[in-house]
Amino acid sequence: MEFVTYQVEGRIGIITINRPKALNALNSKVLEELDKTLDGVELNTVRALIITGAGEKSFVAGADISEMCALTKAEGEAFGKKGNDVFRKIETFPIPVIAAINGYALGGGCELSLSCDIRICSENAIFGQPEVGLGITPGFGGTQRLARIVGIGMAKEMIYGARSIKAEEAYRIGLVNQVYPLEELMVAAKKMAEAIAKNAPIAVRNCKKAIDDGLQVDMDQAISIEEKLFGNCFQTEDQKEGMSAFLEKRKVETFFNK
Ligand code: DAK
Repeated sequence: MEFVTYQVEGRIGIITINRPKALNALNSKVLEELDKTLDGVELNTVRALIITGAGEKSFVAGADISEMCALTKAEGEAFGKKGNDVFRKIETFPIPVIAAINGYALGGGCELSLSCDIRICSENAIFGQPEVGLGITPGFGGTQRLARIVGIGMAKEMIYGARSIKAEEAYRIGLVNQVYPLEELMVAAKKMAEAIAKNAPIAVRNCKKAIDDGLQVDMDQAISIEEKLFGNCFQTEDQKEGMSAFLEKRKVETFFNK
């Protein structure tokens, strides 16, 4: 791969968008490689993913403006679909995905982070949806996901005004869960991923599905989704091991993922 690297550390997979000369901007090739990388994640062993950007300045500075500027309407739609398909794949990925945002997260970069389950960032991170200043709308889900995460008023203020915000404001409005000095960001991301990875993987996956699917429907349906996924855990060995360990006053050595 030219622009995306993937490494596995124990039970954690780390995807790095690696195009630092263009501040990791997303061109078609980056999107294709990201898609292929996700398809290659070994879900039997990897239990949490981290997505970050190469270098110390930028997570992802947006979709690639030089590639987009000459697109026709049809090509623009195709480019948008390519990005949306990958971001939806991340959003619905069976295991939790943490965005470790190490600098600029603008336009498509902010949207990439929004498709992840959890966002943490470095002190130099800057978030924004500057698209209206370029004559376009956010095209990779920004108009939809930002409002769901930070609320309608703040999303509209950021999007209509193309207003970028710094890490501390992102923290205040709930866009990120934590802010760290840059050098501590990946350590913290791995610690968070490890805390997830040590738990029963099927239960964690079911939680992700219950939260995400439940948010799309009314409360009666949402509770019913939760009931089914809760019930599903009782056919796993991990439920038997987790509860036996508690009753036998011992720690679970390892969950089996079955
Ligand atoms: N695209 C392409 N190249 C980029 C880029 C981007 N988004 N961001 C930065 N670069 C490149 C710069 O052109 C420069 O390249 P060289 O000139 O060295 O060849 C290099 O990265 C370093 O950037 P700067 O020299 O500008 O660095 P500075 O530190 O001075 O400034 C900056 C950093 C992040 C403030 C600045 O680079 C910047 O404003 N970048 C653009 C940020 C931006 O506007 N991002 C949003 C892009 S629009 C849709 C689908 C998708 C989308 C929309 C619609 N549909 C299908 C409907 C998504 C849209 C976007 O994401």
